[in-house]
Amino acid sequence: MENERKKRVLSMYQCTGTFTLGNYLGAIRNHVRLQDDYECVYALADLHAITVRQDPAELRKNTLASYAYLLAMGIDLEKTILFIQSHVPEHSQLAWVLNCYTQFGELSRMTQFKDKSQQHADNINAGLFTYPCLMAADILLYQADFVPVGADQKQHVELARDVAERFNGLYSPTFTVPEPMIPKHGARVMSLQDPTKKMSKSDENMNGTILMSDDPDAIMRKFKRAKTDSDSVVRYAEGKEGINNLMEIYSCVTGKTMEEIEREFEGKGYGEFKPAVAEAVIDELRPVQAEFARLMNDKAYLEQCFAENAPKAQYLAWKTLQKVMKKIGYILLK
Ligand code: AQP
Repeated sequence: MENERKKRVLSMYQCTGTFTLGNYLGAIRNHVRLQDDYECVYALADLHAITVRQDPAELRKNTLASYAYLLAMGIDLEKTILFIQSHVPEHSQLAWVLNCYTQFGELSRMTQFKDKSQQHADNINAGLFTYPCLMAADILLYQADFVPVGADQKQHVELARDVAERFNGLYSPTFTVPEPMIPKHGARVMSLQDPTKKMSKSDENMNGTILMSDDPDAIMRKFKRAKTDSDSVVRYAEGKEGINNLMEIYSCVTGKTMEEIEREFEGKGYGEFKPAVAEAVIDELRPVQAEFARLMNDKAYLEQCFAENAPKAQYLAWKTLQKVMKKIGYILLK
């Protein structure tokens, strides 16, 4: 008897060549765990990258580095397809189709468009406006059941759902209607300099952000300088956002509960706690950084991975696109 198909998860990553500790603990480490229970399709969103101006050499280098980081963080090509979006032309093709099934008003309401058009006021291009259609295409091409998202990206999955339902209703069931998947584990990691803001790679103050590429000295320095409070007691409590954030990070990395952490640092001040968090993070990142360095020295292997994974993704995408084109009334080549 044929095994029941595992549910499919789709996740795309920016190809900025770097990830933060927030990306890792809040998202990617969970995506690594999902590989055991789901059929995972993961990709680097290089088509999305050009909604803002990119330097060609940097984009190439960063895409390669992002791929290597994802492998180093635990994406396993024995279980998962990991590909580069521009290697699968079906994304652009379905995005055009979905442009024509998405309303101007729906796109106007996307908060990310409003934010990004303020940030890049000199380049408010059409791609910035319609990129949710490309994102819907990314998801719907793979008939994804689940899309792991942070709270800020839920709106995009909502749009993909609306467009899928609209298309299915106009023709007949074509797309799986995806569900947003909010991670069970995984913290929202906040900036070390302003614990009311999420840790972000585009923060002006990089002292608040731990990058996966930071060396042990930089990690130690950033944690030692982390904004805390004057209370000096390691305790998880309201009003102690800085300490709460450090405790969350420590808990995520060591697996210890908040109570265990409070006990471990009882009678010890922040002067001992902050370096302990830094040490734990340094230990967590060390093997990832070593594997990243190894992979970056083996470009031929990475290129082989791109070449093997693109056709696997394309096969799935092509099947969906054929269905879509047939339903719309396009003449398919025999
Ligand atoms: N600080 C965070 N804590 C927990 N999860 C986070 N994610 C991002 N920052 C945190 C999650 O990481 C996944 C991949 O995110 P992305 O590459 O789309 O980046 P982002 O959400 O736009 O945030 P970044 O990394 O800081 O980039 P910029 O600076 O461009 O905003 C997502 O699941 C996200 O929720």
